[in-house]
Amino acid sequence: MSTLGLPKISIGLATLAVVVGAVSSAEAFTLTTFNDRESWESAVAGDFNEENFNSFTIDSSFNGVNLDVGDFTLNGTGNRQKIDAPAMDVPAFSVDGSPMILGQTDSDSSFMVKFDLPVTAFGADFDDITSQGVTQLIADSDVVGSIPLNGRFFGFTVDSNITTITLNSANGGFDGFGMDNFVYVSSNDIPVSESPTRAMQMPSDIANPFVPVEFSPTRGIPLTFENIRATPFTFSPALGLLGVGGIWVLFRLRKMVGKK
Ligand SMILES: [Ca+2]
Ligand SMILES: [Ca+2]
Ligand SMILES: [Ca+2]
Repeated sequence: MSTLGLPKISIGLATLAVVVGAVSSAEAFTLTTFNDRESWESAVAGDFNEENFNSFTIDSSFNGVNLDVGDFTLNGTGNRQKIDAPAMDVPAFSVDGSPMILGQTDSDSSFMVKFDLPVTAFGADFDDITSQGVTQLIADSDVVGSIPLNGRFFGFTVDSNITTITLNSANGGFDGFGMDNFVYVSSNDIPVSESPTRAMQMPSDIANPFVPVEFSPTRGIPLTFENIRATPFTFSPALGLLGVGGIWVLFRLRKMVGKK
């Protein structure tokens, strides 16, 4: 097990930055890799999801197409990149004889796992990994590491949110392999594609800060213009002070400009 500290730029304040000016922050996140499943399971306190692909009864390609597998979608390019159901196309790559990913990495071949919800930990079993080329695992845009030769399990935990896992070749060399028994920990965040922006929430906050904002994470846009108009206005002392402060600043600015 090894631990890496990696720099990451936070874009969480992007919307706010437009309002208050240039705000940016850089934060480090800690990523820990595991070469055995027991240690990984212990690190996530036994609280994780699994996907073993055993519901696939026929070979199903994700080469150049999205293949939805419950909590995530697979998409690959190059050669192979399929869920291989028995009879196994390459028996030597079989992880445990059950349906699995038959993957390949080389200069033209790679594939991606895109999660519906961000994850904070991921792992999988492999067979014949890194036997010729060097297959590496990438979390979002950060290289987690090369998967050890013939490693049975490879996984990581991270104190950050990861949405995509990519497997590609670190050296351009060819590597074909089996991959099965995904394990992952979903964060408690709302879905990435349906996350309402701060801007969408603000009109309601301003109109009536004393009424809790209600929105469903499963709905795309929680508020419409009609919602905002229908919200009764209540005077906010805090916003009133902000408003008075803003007018005072404008007044001072005008005076300063007028002096020049
Ligand atoms: Ca399987
Ligand atoms: Ca097959
Ligand atoms: Ca191989």
